[in-house]
Amino acid sequence: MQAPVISTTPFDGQKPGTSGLRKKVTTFQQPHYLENFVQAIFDTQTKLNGGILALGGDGRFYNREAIQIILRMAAANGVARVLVGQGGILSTPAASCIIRKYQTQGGIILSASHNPGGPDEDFGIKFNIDAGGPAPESVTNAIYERTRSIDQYRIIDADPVDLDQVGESRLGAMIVQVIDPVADYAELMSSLFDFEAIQQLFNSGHFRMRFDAMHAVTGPYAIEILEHRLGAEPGTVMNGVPLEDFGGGHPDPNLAHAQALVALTQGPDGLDFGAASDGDGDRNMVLGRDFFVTPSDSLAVLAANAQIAPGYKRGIAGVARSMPTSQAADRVAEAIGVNCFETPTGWKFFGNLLDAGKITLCGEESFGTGSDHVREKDGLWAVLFWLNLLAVKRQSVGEIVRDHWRRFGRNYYTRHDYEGIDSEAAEGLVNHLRILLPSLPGQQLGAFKVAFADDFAYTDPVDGSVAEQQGIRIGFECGSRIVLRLSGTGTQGATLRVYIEQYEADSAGHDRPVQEALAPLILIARELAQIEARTGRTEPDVMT
Ligand code: VG1
Ligand code: CO
Repeated sequence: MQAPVISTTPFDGQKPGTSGLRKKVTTFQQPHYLENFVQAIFDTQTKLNGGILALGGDGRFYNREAIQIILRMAAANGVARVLVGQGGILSTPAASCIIRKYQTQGGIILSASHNPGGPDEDFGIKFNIDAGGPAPESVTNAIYERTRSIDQYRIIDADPVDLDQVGESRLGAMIVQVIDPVADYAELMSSLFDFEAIQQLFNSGHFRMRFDAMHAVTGPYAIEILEHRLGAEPGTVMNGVPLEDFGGGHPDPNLAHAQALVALTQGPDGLDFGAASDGDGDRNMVLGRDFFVTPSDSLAVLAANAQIAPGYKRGIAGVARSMPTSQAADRVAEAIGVNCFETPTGWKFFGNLLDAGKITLCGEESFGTGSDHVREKDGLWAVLFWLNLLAVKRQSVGEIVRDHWRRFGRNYYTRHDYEGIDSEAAEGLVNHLRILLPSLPGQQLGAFKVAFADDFAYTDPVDGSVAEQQGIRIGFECGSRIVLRLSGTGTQGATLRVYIEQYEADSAGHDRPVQEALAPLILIARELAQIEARTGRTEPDVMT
């Protein structure tokens, strides 16, 4: 076998967004498109030559084909060994676990996460560094720069590798090791949480739960851990078979897209606990009976109670949240005397803080929660943390969160998404706000007085790198906030995200419907940003 060099020309727009390069499947299927991006990884990440690469994806349409191409390119580019999940499957947190455990020089994860899958839907690819986390901007920028001048790639000629049998084979001079995608991850989870206590909870006969894998990657993980190891009754995991098109749904665990699960938790016969995860297994939604836990509150509750879980019994070093995430975790950090960091959107910004031991827990409002156990957000980890909490506290989900609000106050929170809007209109809206920013501080908007207004910039406290223009922040004197930014994960037009937060200290005011409590701020945001005039939209597509 030899490694032919194939001539190619650059494609426009191979710039990774919030989490990797995401495009329509049909874009990735163009000759040389995937190959160019993968060669740019090998050209810039030179440690992979002679090193080990982890490889897997969320099982969506085009996953297997892409894996075969990447394997043949890895062999041509001198990779010594590839650890690939059986069937081409690795959840995002499991891939991070594998990279760390086997000290690989990095990993390639194939996923468009919560975006729909199928021949006309989305595909994605991202590179994770040897610490296990998403590549920082210095690396993604280098990869992108390389794609702009690429003129050749290397790929060997070979038959497809059998991805379905665990074991080793050779591809040219490279070893392909097909691994059980679940085992290492399940072992890590059992080292962090009190599996005995959770088992007793399941055996008590007083606890009913469902986990909705949304026909995405977490099915096999959840069935092994919840049903086989923890003894939850068979059928606890719904939609547990991964499908290439996720059964036609949006594998996005939120109130809009996991409606069947939400319905099961409602009413007097509602489940005690409902949970769901997304396409690649890094997001989570947590529900109690008639109770939705916002991801921002979930991070705060876990931070306040971390010591109940064996893996965190020594306490936490600090917490971090993405800028649009509510400030609920800040209050916990203050109360327990640890630092709270505010980072731009995207998990890559937590990596340095975790590596430096500055934080133990971190989270995003977009249903992402995680810790220093891996370098990705981790859906099942969050669900197990909640189960551990429920098993120890013997309270309902709603009681735990209400107790939390009584102690720390409640941060009412919502996010409104306006999807598929015209890209130019979206840019215009953000530019309009940027021009408005300097005039806002001191202004009275309805009942709210503006304390600060800026376009969020972040200086990494570990390596000093700077990320600018990370979202418009308008902060009010009472602590309320309006945040606006454009999504960096979409594949069509632009998505405007509007985040609204308002703090309520008094427990007499903790039971209001969220959209009603936030209505005045929502109106201020719409007017300030001229949403209707600039986008033609009167209502958001999704509210979470
Ligand atoms: C969204 C979320 C962000 C998250 C990212 C990747 O990005 O807002 O918090 O880190 O998705 O999550 P954006 O740029 O569309 O707002 V995942 O589970 O899609 O990898
Ligand atoms: Co995801």
